[in-house]
Amino acid sequence: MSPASLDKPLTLALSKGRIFEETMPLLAAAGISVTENPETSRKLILRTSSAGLQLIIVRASDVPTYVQYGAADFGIAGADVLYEHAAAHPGALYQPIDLNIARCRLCVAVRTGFDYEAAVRQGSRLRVATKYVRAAREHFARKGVYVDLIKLYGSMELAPLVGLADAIVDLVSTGGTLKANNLMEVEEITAISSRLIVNKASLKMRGSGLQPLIDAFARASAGGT
Ligand code: PRT
Ligand code: MG
Repeated sequence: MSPASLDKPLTLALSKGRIFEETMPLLAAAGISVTENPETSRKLILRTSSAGLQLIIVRASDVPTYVQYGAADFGIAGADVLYEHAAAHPGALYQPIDLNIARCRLCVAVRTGFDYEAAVRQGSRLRVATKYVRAAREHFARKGVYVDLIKLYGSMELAPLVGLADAIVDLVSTGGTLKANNLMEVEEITAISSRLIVNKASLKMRGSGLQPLIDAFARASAGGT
């Protein structure tokens, strides 16, 4: 038995759904497969084909927390989640690679028919519901628009429909959800993709195990072999 196999496995934190699914090809490029499916299994710790790597399945917005505190050595999280996390914990995470997965855009959207441009021109104070408070605050500050931000944890699309807010700041990929709820995109704030994040102490202490995986992810996400 090699000394490395006596170590506890490296732990990669992922959220289920699109990030898990889009990470599987990156792991495959590193020669690693995962047999259990988090959608059907209730397990939160998943073994992989490598004794040196296990996965933990957590909420998307919790991935940076697990990695920051070293409960996971590394993880994958959207730029949206990382930006909000960094508001309270600047520089806490090493973020070596944009993996270019789970791509979408952060947008301002309003009810169809609401004249957003006129409201902005007239200097109206807007009520904006969002999960992305930091990104929203900074966006409207740059535009010089006064906003009252209302923090929500999900289903932002509902807020303008029931009079909770004039606008929302939310992620959009196909636009289908906005359309189904009679909303329209009026501004793109930024493009979003997911990044690899690494615990700084793990990189120092377990670099020999981590670096080959980081390199394989970098090659795979750059479209290489
Ligand atoms: O669902 P949960 O509350 O647990 O957390 P989460 O929504 O943060 O997790 P998840 O798995 O849905 O998203 C993980 C990451 O995927 C996000 O942090 C983003 O970086 C990225 N991503 C990519 C998206 C989308 N595309 C996306 N379309 N995250 C969310 N959406 C949602 C969006 O909020 C909206 O409700 O999908 C809806 C819009 O989709 P379209 O295709 O109808 O436009
Ligand atoms: Mg979601």
